[in-house]
Amino acid sequence: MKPGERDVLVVIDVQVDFLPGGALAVPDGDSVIGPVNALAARFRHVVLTQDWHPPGHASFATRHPGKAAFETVDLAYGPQVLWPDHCVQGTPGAAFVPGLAVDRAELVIRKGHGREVDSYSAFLEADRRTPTGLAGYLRERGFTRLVLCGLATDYCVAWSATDAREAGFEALVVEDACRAIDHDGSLGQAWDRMVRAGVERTTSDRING
Ligand code: VGL
Ligand code: ZN
Repeated sequence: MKPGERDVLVVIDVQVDFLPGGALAVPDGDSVIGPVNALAARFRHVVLTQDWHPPGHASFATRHPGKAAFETVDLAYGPQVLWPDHCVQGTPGAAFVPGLAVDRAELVIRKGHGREVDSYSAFLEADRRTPTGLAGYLRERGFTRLVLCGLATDYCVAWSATDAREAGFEALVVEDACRAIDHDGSLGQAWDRMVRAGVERTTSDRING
């Protein structure tokens, strides 16, 4: 595919806390940097997302006495997996990874900024009602096809890709430019949901080649 005027690369959450050594390290997460940079160089349009939680966010296990990270609790909007404190607004862990070559990015969508509601998706918060504004932005700019990459495949990439379909966009996920948390079979389930939603599973060589 030759990325054109209606295509946009969406780089999901390539942040320090999601890399090895970070607060919520995605195994092998640093391996996405090279492929993401190679993709970013090919696209005329690039947007970024940034997980951006206030201290004491509802998705943090530390907010729920007696609960541990990776357990699930029921919140007002439904089940929520609990995480170690991560991507706290303004902290070094919330920064984009050094070496990520995305200076050309035209937009950064910050998500999960409400204290009581998470947002894996770049489009809709976990209450499944509150929009981030990304769909309107993309429509107004005339983009029709999204190519997604980043971290983590089974959470923020997957939710963003299926919501992109829901919002009427074409969506491709570049598998080698993503890495997963893969907790309790979450990666397999995420691919099933994505494929059912009409997300295309692709690789960098098919886009860069
Ligand atoms: C993510 C868990 C919690 C992600 C963000 O970027 O996939 N996962 N917050
Ligand atoms: Zn988060």
